[in-house]
Amino acid sequence: MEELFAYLRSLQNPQEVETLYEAKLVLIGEGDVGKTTLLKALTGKKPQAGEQTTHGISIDIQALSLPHPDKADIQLKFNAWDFGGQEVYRVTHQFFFSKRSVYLLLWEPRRGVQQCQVEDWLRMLRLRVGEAARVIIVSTHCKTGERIARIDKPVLKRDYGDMIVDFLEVDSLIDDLDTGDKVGIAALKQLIAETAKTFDQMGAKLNRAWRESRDELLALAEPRITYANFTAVCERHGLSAIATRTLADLMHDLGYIVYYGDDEALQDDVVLQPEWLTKAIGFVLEDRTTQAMDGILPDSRLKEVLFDHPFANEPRYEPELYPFFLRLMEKYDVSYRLEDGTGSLVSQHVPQVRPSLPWLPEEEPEPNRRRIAMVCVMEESPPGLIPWMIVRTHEYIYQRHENDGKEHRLHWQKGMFLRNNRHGEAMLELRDRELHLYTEAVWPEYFTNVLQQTLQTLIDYTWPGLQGRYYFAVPCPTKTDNQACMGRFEIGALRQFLEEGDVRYPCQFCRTRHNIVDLLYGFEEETTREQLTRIETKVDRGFAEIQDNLAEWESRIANYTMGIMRAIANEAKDGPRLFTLEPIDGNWRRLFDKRYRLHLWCEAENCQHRVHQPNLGVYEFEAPRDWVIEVAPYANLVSRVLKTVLPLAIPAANLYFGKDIMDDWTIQKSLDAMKDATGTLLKEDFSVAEPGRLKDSLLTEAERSGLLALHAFLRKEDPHHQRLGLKRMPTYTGDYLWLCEVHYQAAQSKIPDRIE
Ligand SMILES: Nc1nc2c(ncn2[C@@H]2O[C@H](COP(=O)(O)OP(=O)(O)OP(=O)(O)O)[C@@H](O)[C@H]2O)c(=O)[nH]1
Ligand SMILES: [Zn+2]
Ligand SMILES: [Zn+2]
Ligand SMILES: [Zn+2]
Repeated sequence: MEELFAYLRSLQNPQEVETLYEAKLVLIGEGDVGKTTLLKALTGKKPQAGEQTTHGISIDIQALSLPHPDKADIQLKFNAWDFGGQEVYRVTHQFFFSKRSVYLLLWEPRRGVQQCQVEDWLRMLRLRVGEAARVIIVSTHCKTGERIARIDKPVLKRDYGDMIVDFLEVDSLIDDLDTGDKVGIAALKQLIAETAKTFDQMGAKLNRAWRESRDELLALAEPRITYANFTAVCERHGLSAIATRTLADLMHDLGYIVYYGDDEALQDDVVLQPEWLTKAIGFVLEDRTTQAMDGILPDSRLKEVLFDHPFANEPRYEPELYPFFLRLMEKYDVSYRLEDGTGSLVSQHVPQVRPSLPWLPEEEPEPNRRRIAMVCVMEESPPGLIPWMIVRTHEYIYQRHENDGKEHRLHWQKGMFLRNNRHGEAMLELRDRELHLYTEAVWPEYFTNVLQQTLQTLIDYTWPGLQGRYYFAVPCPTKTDNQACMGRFEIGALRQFLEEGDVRYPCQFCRTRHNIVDLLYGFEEETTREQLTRIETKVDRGFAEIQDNLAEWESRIANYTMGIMRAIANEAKDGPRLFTLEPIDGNWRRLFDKRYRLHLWCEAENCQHRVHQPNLGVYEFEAPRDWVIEVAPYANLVSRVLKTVLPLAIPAANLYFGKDIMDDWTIQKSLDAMKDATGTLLKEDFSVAEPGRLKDSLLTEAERSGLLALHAFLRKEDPHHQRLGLKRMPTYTGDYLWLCEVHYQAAQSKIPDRIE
């Protein structure tokens, strides 16, 4: 809807309008099937025998122009993306699939449908783009060589329905005297035009401001700019924020730029020269030495890979771009930075064979630890799931010194072994269409949650086509001859059966009737409210009790903090969540209009602390009584949260900064005062009285207005967030943290400013 308004506003001046007839044309298929040659035949560029293999993606802006099938004098224009078909590209290429595109999926009859992986490509498209993708399946070489394979059209049609536009045959090297094109090309052109004319962007109106913004952006020399700079250009041409975003999305879909505005990690970058990015990634993926080194790519080798590469007629990239390129590789899940900051690890090239691991799921856990087993069951397993998961969990990667004197990282083509400093260990492994996840800890629920959310975020954002086609399950615990049973129980279903009064649930494989409560051990659904109350009670009884079982309580506290922070984020995303509030005269009792001090907190996990850089994160202001009353319910919740995290966070923060930035006693005192004072202002009691209404992701209405009032205040006081002293950092669990400068820098990957 907003997009529509933006669009209508842009049309105020009809005589300045240009009508858009453009789309992206994407050529996919295995290596050597004839994509580059076909594109040449389509664009009249003299196809030849012995075409060189394509590195990365070749992008040809306005490569093809075809007459509109129904409208005289109108040409449809296509930006062509020719994907290199080598196996190493399988994972990264899907990243560059987009909507509003005509896909040409090529295969070669001499090699066969199977060998050309036609179905795999269709599946990949459906996973990434969804059923709306439009594919023309083209077989090449139809006049040369012997045909050995036919394609089962009815079956493909049945399984992929409207995605498949039609099947065609071409020979890109043989002239067709009737049409003057190569054989089959004229028919293909017609089909491309027929397909593209139905796209919703066709005939869209662009006013001059949009057009000029687009042209100015495309003329820039930089391969990439920040979204802020992109916006600045559009603003100069009079585009609103919404219009700017619509333009960015449109340019992405039409194949001019790469921009992922919905992705927290990517939304700041606009890649203006996608070919630059895809080719550079291509050189890295094709590099033999990196493959031989199990994916390790030291910065000192970048010049060899990106500049002195062996490919003739391909661009060579200068070192000044490397730091930025490394950052993008990480954001696009191709690689992660090594801890010492001297290189990257390209996760596609980790070893084939599983290394020996500290423990295996088949073995019993250590006596003082518990293990949770969970399986993510998918209708199909998306290509790249494991390499991308390796990048996203790399902060937990387990490294081990081995006899050969080398550091070994415990990841392999099918899985990874992880260690989370204080919250246990985990083993993830892909077995067919199931991703198995085992965590082991004193209290493994937290690490399980972190990994499950990371996985879910990865799947939901990367493969929308998998929506509703995967679920999380408990594996059947029965073992026969040390073989685990294949039974799976969907967690959501078990919860429902339990709620409906069932006690046991039978496994269809081993036919054992399992106790549902036992199966759900580790997956109990305790709302963050219930967790908060439980922890409050514990903390109130004194820190000693927590100390007795520190490992468990650390994980419990981390778990509920993650839950409550997410619940808050669901209500309002554009401001920090933690703060303390106090009257400047220290007296909460007489609540008249008076001056208050608001102090923001850094949200670093297990190390929350007050912003302590001078002049940042503190606001002193006069506030009317009503404002305090409005904020009170949220402030009360925050004071309760802070009180429970502080016993662990204060020592951690003081240790982290190497000095006492917070005094336990003073802070506790001011928090108590804040909690009591705001508590008396509450109109409704929201302890755990109404569990139904206070379900997980939901704040009470009053808390929500309090949060919004807080953010409104910060926006008014500090519109450009200059005095916050906090920066927002997205997390792989799909949330984000507002971090102080020190924590923020520590969380960034170590990439040098210059690489020679
Ligand atoms: N006879 C004949 N040869 C073709 C046809 N299409 C491609 N070729 C030849 O097949 C070889 C591979 O063609 P390319 O166009 O490079 O294949 P590609 O799919 O782009 O390969 P990658 O870039 O490696 O993925 C070249 O030598 C072409 O000349 C065709 O329709 N008929
Ligand atoms: Zn090619
Ligand atoms: Zn069973
Ligand atoms: Zn911090």
